[in-house]
Amino acid sequence: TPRVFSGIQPSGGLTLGNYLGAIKRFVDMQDQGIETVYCMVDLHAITVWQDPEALRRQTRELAAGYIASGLDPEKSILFNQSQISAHAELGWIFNCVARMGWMQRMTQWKDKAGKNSQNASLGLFAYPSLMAADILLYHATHVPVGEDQKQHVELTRDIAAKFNHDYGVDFFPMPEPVIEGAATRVMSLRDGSKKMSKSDPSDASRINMTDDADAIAQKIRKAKTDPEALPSEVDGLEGRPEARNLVNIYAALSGQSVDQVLAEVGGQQFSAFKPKLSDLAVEKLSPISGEMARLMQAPDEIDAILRKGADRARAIAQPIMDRTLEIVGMVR
Ligand code: AQP
Repeated sequence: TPRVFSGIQPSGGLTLGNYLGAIKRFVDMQDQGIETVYCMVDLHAITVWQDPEALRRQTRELAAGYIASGLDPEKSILFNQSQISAHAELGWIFNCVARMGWMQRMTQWKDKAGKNSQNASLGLFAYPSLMAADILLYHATHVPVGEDQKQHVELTRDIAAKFNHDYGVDFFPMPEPVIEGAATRVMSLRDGSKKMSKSDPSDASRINMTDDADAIAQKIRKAKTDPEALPSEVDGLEGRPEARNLVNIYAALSGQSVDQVLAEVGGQQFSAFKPKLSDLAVEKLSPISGEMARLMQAPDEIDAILRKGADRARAIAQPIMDRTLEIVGMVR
C-alpha cells in the first residue's frame, strides 16, 4: 500500500517556495485519501547552527503553517523528527551503509558547504543519509519534494538497495520522488537563477508565509525583472529566468498552466502584471497567514497535536527500527 512521507526544516520562516513546492502538494495527497506522514525535520535544521529559542518558535510556526494550509492532523500524521529517536538511530546505520563519494556528489552539499567545506558540520555532509532514514523508517513509497530534493530521494534508493544487498534481505522499499507542477521550483525574487530559500540572507528575495499584504506587494513590486513585455508563448520565456519565475508563481497560485497565464497576460508590461500577481498572492496567502497567527497564540495546543502525531508515527517506526537492528546483528 502506498505511504507518503515528507518533511520540511524549521530552519527559518516558511516561504512561498516551501508552500507551492511542498505543503500545498502534501495537502493534495492527504485529500486523495493516501496515508500521509509529515514531519518538521529539526535534526536536519541543526546541521547549520540554530538559535535554540528561534528553533522552537520556527518549529511551532511550521506546524501552524502545515495546519493553516489544510493539513488535518487527524488524517495525516504530523510530528517533529526529534520526538522519534529512531530517526537518528537509523540515520547512523545508514551512515555506515552510504559511501563518502555518494555524499560528495550531492549538489545541496556543494551549494551549502561552498568553498569552505572543511568548516561545514559533519551533519551537513551526512544530511542525505538522515533523510534516507526519515523516509525508510516508515517504509514510505512516495516522497513529494521540490525539484531541488530529487537527488536526495535518488540517494535514498541507493542506500535502501545497498542495505538490502549487503544484508541479503528485501526489507527497505524503493521510494519514488513525486515532483510535479509549474512552481515545483520557485526562484529568488532577486536572482532568477537561485531558488527561493528561507535561509537566504536577503528577506527581499522571498515571500514569507507570514508576510502581510503590504510586504507581499512591496517585494513583488521590487522583484527583479527585465525591460521586455511578457511573451504570449512559453518559448518567449527562454533566457528570462525572472520573468519565468513570476509567471510560474502566478500559474501555481491561480491553478492554471503557464500557457493559460501567458494567453491572458502576454504583451503586458511588468508594471501591469506585478500588481495582478500581488493581488493574487495576497488573496491566496492571507487566509493562511491569518490562521497561522491564530494558531501561534496557543503553542500548547500545537505541542499537544505534535505529541499525538508522534505517538502514531512511533507505532509505525518502532517495529521497522527493531527489525533493522535485528538484521544488522545487534543483540536485543
Ligand atoms: N524554492 C523552492 N521551490 C520549490 N520547492 C521548494 N522547497 C524548498 N524551497 C523550494 C521544498 O520545500 C521542502 C522543504 O525544504 P526544506 O525546508 O527541507 O529544505 P530546503 O529544500 O533546503 O528549503 P529552503 O527553504 O531552501 O531551506 P534552507 O534555506 O534552510 O535550506 C522540500 O520539499 C523542498 O523541495
